[in-house]
Amino acid sequence: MIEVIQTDITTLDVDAIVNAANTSLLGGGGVDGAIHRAAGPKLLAKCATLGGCKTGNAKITPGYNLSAKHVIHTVGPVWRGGGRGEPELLADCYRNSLQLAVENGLKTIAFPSISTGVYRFPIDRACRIATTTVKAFLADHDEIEKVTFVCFSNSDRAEYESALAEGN
Ligand code: AR6
Repeated sequence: MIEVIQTDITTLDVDAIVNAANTSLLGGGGVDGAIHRAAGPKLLAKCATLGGCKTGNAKITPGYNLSAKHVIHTVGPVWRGGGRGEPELLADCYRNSLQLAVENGLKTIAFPSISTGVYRFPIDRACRIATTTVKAFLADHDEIEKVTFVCFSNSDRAEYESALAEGN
């Protein structure tokens, strides 16, 4: 099951929320800053032991003070025009995050709109990559019960809803 909601991802009570992090995993602005603020300082201390994360990869930590049990940290590509592997790297973020969820026995996972803030990936392309990649993964993995796309703005929510309705 896939749903689209408009809310602050840090409020969700799910097995894992995904963080749109950077390669240092040492925090930042946007959704990353919000997640670290809500999870508390133990999250940063844990992230500091992980040795960073390559673009497209994902790493898992506990959720600490969050309602979510875990945080899956992934690093989206910075948009540089689309010719430097950005679409494939963004798809890798969704696939690798879901794979980590399966490996850890998690059933409910919520994604922010990775790379579409500070990293400037165009929302119309990013949300179609997000929805097609998640749909393809779920077709092969019935262990995951629910994937939530969490949008921060009305316009992002409309983009995700139309991408899902198109069957993309
Ligand atoms: N809940 C849900 N979505 C949010 C929240 C929130 N609390 N806050 C922001 N968003 P961004 P990126 C949305 O910039 O483009 C950080 O500094 C936001 O509106 O957070 O992958 C990292 O450390 C946008 O739609 O992530 C990296 O350096 C989406 O989350 C860099 O930013 C992603 O925007 C990563 O950039």
